[in-house]
Amino acid sequence: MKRLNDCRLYVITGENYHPGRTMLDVMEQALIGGADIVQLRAKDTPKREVLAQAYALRELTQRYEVPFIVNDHLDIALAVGADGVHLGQDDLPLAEARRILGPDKIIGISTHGIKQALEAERGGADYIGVGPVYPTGTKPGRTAVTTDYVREAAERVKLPFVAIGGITLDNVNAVLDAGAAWICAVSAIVGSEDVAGACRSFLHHIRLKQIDS
Ligand code: TZP
Ligand code: MG
Repeated sequence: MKRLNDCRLYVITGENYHPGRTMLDVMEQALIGGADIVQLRAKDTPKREVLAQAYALRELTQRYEVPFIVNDHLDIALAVGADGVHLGQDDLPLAEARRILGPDKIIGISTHGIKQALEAERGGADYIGVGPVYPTGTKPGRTAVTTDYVREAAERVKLPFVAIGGITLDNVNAVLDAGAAWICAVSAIVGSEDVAGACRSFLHHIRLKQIDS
């Protein structure tokens, strides 16, 4: 199931949920709001707990028929039957991940510049992440790549790419204007009081841009 060209709103699990809400409730609200691809990213969680979360999200995303991606953990992705993995520049190399996962699983690669993007494309990634577009507390200490890199990716990368990092309803239009067809947000969605509403608002901006272009 590699339907990445149709994806518009990628929602990643976060750590800053509103008090009293579970990860699963929040992600279900995101799916109700129209998230069309979901990633489990749990950097500070013990692996067995990540596994349990992955089983739960696998079941949830299957019900909503959206792709489910696991950050970092190939073994967990395989164990729960996820659709793919997302890897950073310091994770397992793409070629090794592909060898382990086979041709049908989705592999996404984080990139911070055009050289990394073209390398991921040549290496057989299915999509790339472009970011962080803006500074973000979700991934502190990273230099923002700005919309300049989004523009360059839109011009030079043939793979589907998703813009990520510090994207909010206030700046999403600038990211879309730079050529992103696909937006990822963590805090602006999972940290919102109205998660489904935040997703609908992002999708509204994305659709308006599509009609425009
Ligand atoms: N990779 C690049 S920026 C980022 C990741 C996982 C975090 C995005 O989170 P937010 O809260 O949407 O800025
Ligand atoms: Mg990683």
